[in-house]
Amino acid sequence: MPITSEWTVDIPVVDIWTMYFAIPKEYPPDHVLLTDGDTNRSYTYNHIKEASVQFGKGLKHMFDWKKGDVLGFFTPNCIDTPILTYGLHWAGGVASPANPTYTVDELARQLTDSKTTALVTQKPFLKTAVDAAQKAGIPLDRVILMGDEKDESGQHKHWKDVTAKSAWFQPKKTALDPKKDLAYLVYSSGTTGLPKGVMLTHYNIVANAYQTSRIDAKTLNWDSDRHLGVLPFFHIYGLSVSLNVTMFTGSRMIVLPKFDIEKACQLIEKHSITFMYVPPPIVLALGKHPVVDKYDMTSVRWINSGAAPLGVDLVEAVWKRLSIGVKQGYGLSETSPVTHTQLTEEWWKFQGSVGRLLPHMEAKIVDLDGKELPRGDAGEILLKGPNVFHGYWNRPDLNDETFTDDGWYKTGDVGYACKRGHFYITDRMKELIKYKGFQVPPAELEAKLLGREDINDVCVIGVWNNDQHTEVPRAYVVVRPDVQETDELAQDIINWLGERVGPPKRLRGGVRFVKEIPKSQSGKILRRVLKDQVKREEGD
Ligand code: 4UW
Repeated sequence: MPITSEWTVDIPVVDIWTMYFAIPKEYPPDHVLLTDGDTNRSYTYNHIKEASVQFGKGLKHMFDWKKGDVLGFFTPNCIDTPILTYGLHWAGGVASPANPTYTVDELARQLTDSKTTALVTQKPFLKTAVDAAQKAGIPLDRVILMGDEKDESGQHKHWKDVTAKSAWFQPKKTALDPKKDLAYLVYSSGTTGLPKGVMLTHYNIVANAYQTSRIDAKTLNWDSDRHLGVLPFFHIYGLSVSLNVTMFTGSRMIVLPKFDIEKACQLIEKHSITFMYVPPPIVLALGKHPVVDKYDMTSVRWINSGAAPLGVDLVEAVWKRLSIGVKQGYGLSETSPVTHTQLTEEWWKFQGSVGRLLPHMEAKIVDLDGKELPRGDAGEILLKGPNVFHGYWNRPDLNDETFTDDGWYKTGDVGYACKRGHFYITDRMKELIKYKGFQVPPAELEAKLLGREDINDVCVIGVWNNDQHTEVPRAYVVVRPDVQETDELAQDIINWLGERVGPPKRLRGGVRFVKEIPKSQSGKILRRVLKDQVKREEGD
């Protein structure tokens, strides 16, 4: 029998803009929702609403924006992002965010694959954005700036200049079918291969906002709760979870463009932060970094960790040091993203658990043959729910490996559920490596490394780094027979790849030379064999 959620919630069938701006909120319209942690620049609910409509109208007026047109985002966290995203949704567009540490090639690949028609960036990222836009055939007057700096050359519009200037052309909001029309195209490597566009509809995101509101929002007050926006808006955890909780509950978000432990602590003290959504390496910093002792953390009531495994010892370290409970959640890009969460008041009871199923979610734990396992046995986690995506962009060929015949989404994660419905993630079957919560698809690194003439074969796996509390990518390399396996060559390979990929994908786990890569009869790399070998050798 599938495991079903014990909670329900009414989910309206509306688009995202309507959810936030047409359905009444508990907090007043002049309430400040977003504050820039560096400059203190702030936006109220009303401003976000009006500016989003202005931007949406501008997209239609200046770029003839059509339903389904994709707008790329290539920027670190900025309080302008929600305005532009909701304005884009108002105009019927789809947002496709990319990590601003991407190289030109990484960005161009996403822009091309997603058929992005315009790109938003900030001044320090303009050169990479322009080079990638050119590669992807996006006209330069469609590279739009946001943030505080404008472009002196006059080549690129600032988003504030994207407005419907003429009085006679004042377009209307685009009518959307929330269950069919896409809101986000985020990139995930899924269970195998290169990153693919995850098609998330408006209803997927709206459902997840309501599903999570049933849990976390219950504990929040619009006038006293504040959280730190450290999760990147270019990743689904920040884009959906952090923004939803702010828009939904009115908890003001203090937005940080980039995580820095001292800056984060200063802001926690200054703004009396009460809760935070973070990945495990930030829990590590809060539990162990000496700088934390300099600041007053007593305002923080709870922390939610997700996106990668979190050790129970870290949860204890944070509790001992700061008396703050760390609860866990679990989710995937493909599920908008949250599927499980612990209740804030339960973090200490079921340590190591990622919590229970959100309202309207169902799960099955199956063995390698897809046979359902008894409660308590570990196997692959399959999911169903209103937040589960419908497939990968332009990749119907992947539907069979992504969904079962009866519509269960195969997560590629291994775990079990206890009798009371608390889930524990124990392993990952899929190829994915998670560096500090960021996706690193090994196939992408392997394809690049095979471009070197001295490498005959390669396999990249994630190995655990306890000091940083994260997996790091390591390459197992078979060199050409006439090439010497030296430390210099290993370092050269690390440096060479480092110049071609963004920081999360660097080979921080090093290079190991091997005579052959374990493969199945059909030639598929057997990563598990290498991973088990590392576990045996390094006790990972
Ligand atoms: N423990 C172990 C976990 C965990 C985990 C995720 O980049 P994606 O596609 O998506 C995410 C989403 C993270 C997230 C969403 C909502 C939420 O509430 C929360 O915690 C509060 C986190 O990271 O990567 C998905 C993959 O990340 C791993 C797992 O392998 C999953 O398939 N993962 N959360 N708590 N592993």
